[in-house]
Amino acid sequence: MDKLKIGITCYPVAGGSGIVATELGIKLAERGHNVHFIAYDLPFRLQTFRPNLFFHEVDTVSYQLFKYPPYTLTLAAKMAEISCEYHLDILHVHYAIPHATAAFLARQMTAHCCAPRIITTLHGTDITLVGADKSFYDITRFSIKSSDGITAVSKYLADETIREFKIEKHIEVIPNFIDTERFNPCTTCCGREEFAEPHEKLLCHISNFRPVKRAMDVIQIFERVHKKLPARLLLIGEGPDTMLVRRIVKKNGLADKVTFLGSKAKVEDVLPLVDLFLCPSEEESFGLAALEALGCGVPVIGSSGTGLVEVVSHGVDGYLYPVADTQAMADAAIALLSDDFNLNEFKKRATENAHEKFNAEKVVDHYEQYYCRVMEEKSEA
Ligand code: GMT
Repeated sequence: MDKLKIGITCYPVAGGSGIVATELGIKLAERGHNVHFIAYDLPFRLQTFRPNLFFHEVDTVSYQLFKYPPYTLTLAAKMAEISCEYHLDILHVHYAIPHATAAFLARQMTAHCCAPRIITTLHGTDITLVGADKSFYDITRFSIKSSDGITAVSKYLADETIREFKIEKHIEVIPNFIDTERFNPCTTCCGREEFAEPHEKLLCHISNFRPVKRAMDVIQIFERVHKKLPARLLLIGEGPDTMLVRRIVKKNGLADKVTFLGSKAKVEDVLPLVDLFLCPSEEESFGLAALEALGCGVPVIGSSGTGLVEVVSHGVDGYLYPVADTQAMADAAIALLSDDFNLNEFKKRATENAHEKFNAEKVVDHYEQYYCRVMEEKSEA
C-alpha cells in the first residue's frame, strides 16, 4: 500500500487507549508510514527515538481570564498546523472526548489545504462512562458522527455505542493487540524469587485503580485464595483507589503478602512470572491488561458481561463471573492454582489464543486496510 502520513492523538498517560495508540503508531512507523503524535506529553510507551516517528507537543495556555486552559482549542490548532505542515492524510484520534471534537475543528480549519480524514477509535470509558454523561452526550455523538471512520476495540463496545448514541454509521471492530515478541512467557528480566517463594503462587492485578476496576474485589479474592494456599499478590499501577487498597491490605494483615509496584512502563518484564491475573472490573470494553497477561501465559479471572468475553475464553484460558461475585472468582482461582497440571494447560492455551487472535501484525494489517477504505471514500467523494 502507499505510505501514509498519519497524525495520532491520544492521552499520553498509562491508560489502555494511550498504550494502544502508541503501540499502533510504532508499528505503522516500522511499516514505513510517517506517524506524527500530537499530544500534551510524550506518550507513556514512546520513550526512545524511532525512525518515521515524530512528536508534537500541545501547549496548555493559561491566562488570568481563563478559569480552565482551553485544551481542546490548542489541540485543534496544533492538529491543523501539523496537518498543513506535513500534508497529513489521516488524523487518527483515540478516545472521543475531546479528541474527535478537536479533529473536527482541525478538518474545518484545513479545508483549503489537506483536510485530513478523521478516524475515531472508541476505547470504552469515552462511551460507557464519560460520553453517556448528560453534559457530554450531544457533543460526543456529534463528534463521533462527524468522523470519516469509526472503530471500536470490541463488538461489545460497538454495540454499546450504537445502543447509547444511536449511531447509524458503520463501526469497524478492530481489537486491541500485543507484540508477541515482547508479550510471551519466555522474556523476562527479573527473577520470580524477587516476588514469591518457590512454593507460593503469584497473583497479579494491573490497572489505573479507578473505582471501575474494583480493586477492593482483587483484595477480597486474594484473601480467600491466601487462606487456602500459599500465595502472594503483585499490584501494578496507581490511581484514586490505591490509598484505600493499601489501608485494607494493612488492616487485614496482608502487608507482607502484597507488593505494590507502582506504575511500570514495561509490565512484560514481570507478567511471565505470574500464575494468575485478576480483572474483576465493573466495566471493561476490552481489557488490554488482561490480554497482555494472556500473551505472557497468564490465565485471567475476571467479570463476565463486559468486553472481556471477547478476550478471555471461559474454562479455556481463564474464568469469567458476574461483576462482584468474588466468591465464584476466588473458588475458581483456588481450584486452578491447586492443580498444577490444569494450571499449565491454561497457561499454554492463554499464550496460544492471545498470540493467534490478537497479534500485532494481523491487527495492524486490519488498521491499514481500514485506512485505505476511508481514503478511497475521500477520493470518490
Ligand atoms: O480502563 C481504563 O480506565 C482506561 C481506559 C482508557 O481509555 O485508557 O481503558 C479503556 O480502553 C482500553 C484500551 O482500548 C480497554 O482495554 C479498556 O477495557 C477500556 N476501559 C474500560 O472500558 C473501563
